[in-house]
Amino acid sequence: MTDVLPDRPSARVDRATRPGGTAGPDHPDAADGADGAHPTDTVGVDPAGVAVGAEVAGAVDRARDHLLAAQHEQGWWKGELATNVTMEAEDLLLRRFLGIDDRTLTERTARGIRSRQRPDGTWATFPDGPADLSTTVEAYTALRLAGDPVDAAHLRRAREYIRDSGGIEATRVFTRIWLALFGQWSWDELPVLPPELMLLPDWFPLNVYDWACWARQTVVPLTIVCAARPQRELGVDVRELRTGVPAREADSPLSWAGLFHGLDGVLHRLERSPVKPLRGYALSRAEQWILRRQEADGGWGGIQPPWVYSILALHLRGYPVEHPVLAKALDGLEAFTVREDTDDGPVRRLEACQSPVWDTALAVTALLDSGTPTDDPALVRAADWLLDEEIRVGGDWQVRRPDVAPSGWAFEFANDHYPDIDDTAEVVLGLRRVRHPEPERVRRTVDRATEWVVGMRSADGGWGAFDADNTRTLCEKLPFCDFGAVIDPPSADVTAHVVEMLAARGLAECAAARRGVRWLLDHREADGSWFGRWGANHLYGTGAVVPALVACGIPRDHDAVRGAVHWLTAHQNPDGGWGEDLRSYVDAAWVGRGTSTPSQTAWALLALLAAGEYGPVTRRGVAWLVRNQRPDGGWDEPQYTGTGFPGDFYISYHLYRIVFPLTALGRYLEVTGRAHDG
Ligand code: R03
Repeated sequence: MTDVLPDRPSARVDRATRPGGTAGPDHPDAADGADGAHPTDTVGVDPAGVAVGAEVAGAVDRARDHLLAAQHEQGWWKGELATNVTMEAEDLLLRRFLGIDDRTLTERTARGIRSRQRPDGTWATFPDGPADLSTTVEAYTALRLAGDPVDAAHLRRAREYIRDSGGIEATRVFTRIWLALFGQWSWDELPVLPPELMLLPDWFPLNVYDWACWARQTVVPLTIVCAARPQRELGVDVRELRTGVPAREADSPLSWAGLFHGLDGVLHRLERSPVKPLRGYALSRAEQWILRRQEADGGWGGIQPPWVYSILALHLRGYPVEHPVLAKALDGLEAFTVREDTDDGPVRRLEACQSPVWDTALAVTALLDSGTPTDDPALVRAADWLLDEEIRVGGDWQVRRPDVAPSGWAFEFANDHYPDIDDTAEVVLGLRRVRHPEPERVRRTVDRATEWVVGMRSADGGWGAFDADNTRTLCEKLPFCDFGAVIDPPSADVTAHVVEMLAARGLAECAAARRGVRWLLDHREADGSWFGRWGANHLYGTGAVVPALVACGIPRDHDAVRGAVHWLTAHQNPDGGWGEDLRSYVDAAWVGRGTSTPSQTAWALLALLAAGEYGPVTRRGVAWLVRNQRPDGGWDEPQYTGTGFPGDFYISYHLYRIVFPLTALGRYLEVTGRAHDG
C-alpha cells in the first residue's frame, strides 16, 4: 500500500477549485499554487430583497463566534446526537431487568417519552415522521413500567394504533427481544441466533466478520441473551398489545428468506435438544470476545445497542451488576445521558452515540473555511486534541486488512477497536491545514492516517465506513435482520470524503483516488445526484461528491458536474433554500424535496460552489442562510438531517446547523466577497 506515498502535488488542484482557498495540497512547492481567477459579478440582490454581498461577511463573523463559543476547553466540539424514544424506553427496560431502576430516574425518563408522543397516540423516529410501530410499542411498554395507568387516554390512543397496525406480532425483532426478556413475548417466536455463530471461521458465510461492525457488536452479545432465554418481572402486563394474528406471509421456500426461515425451524428444534455439544464452548468464546472489546469508557463500540446488550449478556453469564466490568459499563452510560430542564420538570434523554471527533473535524474545517487564522489558539487546541485521539492499536478491521498499519480516528471519545474511514478522512482534511507548533508531528500523523485510509479501500474501489470488503449480502437474508443495515459496503458519501482528502494531500493522481473517482462516477443516480448513506439524502451525497470530483481535477463542464448542478437547481425551494425529507429513503417522490433546512441548504451550496456556480441559484441559497440566521449567529434546525440507517434510524446532529452553513458561507465569501473587499 505504500506505493501511493509519499505525497506528490496534483497539477489539477488550484485555489479556485477549492474555495477553502487557504488550503493547497500538502506540498511545500504547491501550497500557493496557481491562483484561479476570482469571479467578479457575484454580489447581488435576491428576489426577497436581501443584499447578499453586504451581509454575508457579518453572518460569517456571527456564526464563527457562535461556533467558537461552543468549543470545550479541551479543544473538542460535541453537539447532542438526538434520535428517538427507543433509547429511553430500552434504558428503562434494561434497568428493570437488572433490578437497578429508581423512581426519580424513571420519572425523568418517562417525562421525555411522554413529551414526544403525538396527539394521535403514536411515536415516530423523526419529528413529523410517520408513526413507527416498534417505537410506539417500546414507548408504551416503558410508560406502563413507569406507572402510567393502562386506561389513561394517551396509552389508549397508543394501544389503538398498535393493535390496528398488527400489534406486537408486527414489530421488529429487537422490540420482541425486549418483550421476551419479560415474558411478554415467547422466545420460541423469535429467530434463533445460535452462539455457535462465534465458531465459524472468518472465510465462512455469515461469520461475524461478514457483518457490519455495529451488527457484529450487537449480534455477539445477543447470541448469549437469546441462548439464555431469560424471563424477568416487568411488574406490568403489556400482552394486550398482541393481536394473535401472525404478522408475515410465508416466504417462498425457493427464496433466501424462505430457505433461512426453514433453517430457523431446524435451529428451533435443535435449541430444544438437550445435546448441544459446542454450546458451552461457543458461549465462553462469545463472552471472551465481548470482554476483550470493552472500551476505556466502559462501553462497547461507542453505540447504544452493543453497550446495552453486552451488559445483558455478561450479566446472564453470571456477572453481578457490582462486578467491575458491569459497574464500569453502567457508569459509562451516564456520560451518554442528557439532562434538560423543561416546564414540566427535569427530563433525561440518552444519546445513541456521541460525535466529538466528527463534530471537531467539521468545526475545524468550518473555522478555516471562514477565514480563521490557521494558527488561531482555538484551532491549535482542536488539533492537539485530535492528535491525541489518533488510534494506533489494532481492531476488528484487521481481519480483512491484516497488513495495513493502524492509524485512524473513531467517531466517539472512546472506540479504539473501531476507527472509521469517514472520520479519518474528515480529520485529515481539517488537521492538515492547522498551523500547529509541531508541524512534523502533524505531517507524520496525516501521512500515517492517509496510508490507513488507502489500505482500507474495498475491492470495487470505493470505501465503506468501518471495514473493507464488508459486502456479503447473505446476512441481510436472515429472519433476524429486519432492522437497519447489517453490512457496510462502500457508499458515495464516504468515498467522496476520502477522495477529497486524497486530492487535498496532493494525491489526486494516485491509483486509489482515480479508482475512487471512477467509483463515484459509476454510482451516480439516474437523475444526476448521489445517494446519501449517512446524511439525508441526495443533498448530502451530492454535496459530498461534487467537491471531491472537482478537487480531483474533474472539469467543471464534465457531465457529472453539470448534471449535479442541474439537479440542485431543479430542487431549489422557492424560498431559495434546499431540503430533503427523510421519507425520501422510502418514497422516491420525496427525493430532493422538503422544507428548507440550514444543513441541507449548505450541502447544496458546497456542491454549487465547487462546480463554480456563483449565479442567482447560489446567491439565493446564500441569501436563505443569511436571512434565516438567528441574531446569536446560530440557526434553528428542528428537522433531522442525519442518517443512521436509511428507512429505519435517523439522527439530528445538533452541530450540523452551524458547521455546514459556516463552511458554505465561508467558501462563498472566499470566492466572492473578499474579491470585492480587495
Ligand atoms: C456521519 C458519519 C460518520 N459515521 C458514523 C456515524 C455513526 C452513527 C451512529 C450509530 O449509532 C447506531 C445506532 C444503532 N441502533 N441500532 C443499531 C445501531 C447501530 C449504530 C443496530 C441496528 C442493527 C443491528 C445492530 C445495531 Br443488526 C439504534 C460513518
